[in-house]
Amino acid sequence: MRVDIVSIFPEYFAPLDLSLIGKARANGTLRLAVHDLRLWTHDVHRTVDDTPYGGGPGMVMRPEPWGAALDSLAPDELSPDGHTLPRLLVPSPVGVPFSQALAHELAAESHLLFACGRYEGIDQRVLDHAATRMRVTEVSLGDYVLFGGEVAVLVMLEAITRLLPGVLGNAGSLDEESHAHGLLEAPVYTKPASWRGLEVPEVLRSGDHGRIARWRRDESLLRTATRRPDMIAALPPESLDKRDRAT
Ligand code: 6GU
Repeated sequence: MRVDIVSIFPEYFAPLDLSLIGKARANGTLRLAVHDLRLWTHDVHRTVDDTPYGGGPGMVMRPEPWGAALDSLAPDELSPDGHTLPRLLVPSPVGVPFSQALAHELAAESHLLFACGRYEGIDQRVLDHAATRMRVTEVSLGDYVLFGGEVAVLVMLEAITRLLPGVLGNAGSLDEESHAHGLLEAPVYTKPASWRGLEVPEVLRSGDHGRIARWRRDESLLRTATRRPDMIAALPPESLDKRDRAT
């Protein structure tokens, strides 16, 4: 997968050299490039913002540098390798909620382009113009406000990269994790069996795989019902079986 990121703070993305994302970059699974928006400014002050029309607090990102950046990174002309236009993602508190389902959808794309806004946001015409020639999605991490899109891109890129083929050693861990089936995962334990007077639940040491699966399912349902009743309400009724209803 190819990923381009445009930001006025490219230094935010230094951690993308580390750990499993760094490894995915090193082995070519993830072809990532970070671009400084100010490359596409032409005045001596390399201005990227201005005061909002209509008044109000803060500054708005001017459209010209963004227009030039998107023209450069998403050219209309087909390249010799027959590339398609990237999917443009704009982190913003007014976006659609990011989710594991959206992470899966984005992991199936061949080229993502993240446009990180700062201040009060990017001039709306940048998104409207981009939408005339490529798919544009404003995405929010949740109901709170960040200074800008940079940290949100780190979060989204981590969720997406770990879904790319070959990135996780054990693909089974994708199938069993929280949110894979609309439920939170059960608690996990490792050695020692007894620690500071606290015991690992007996069932997990029983070797009885049927009982273990039943216990994990019960704990998963209990956790989800307590912490995320919204997720229980959203479950398709057929995903609960008779033995679930009994608990
Ligand atoms: Cl994706 N961006 C910004 N700037 N603020 C946010 C957000 C994103 N998600 C929640 N708050």
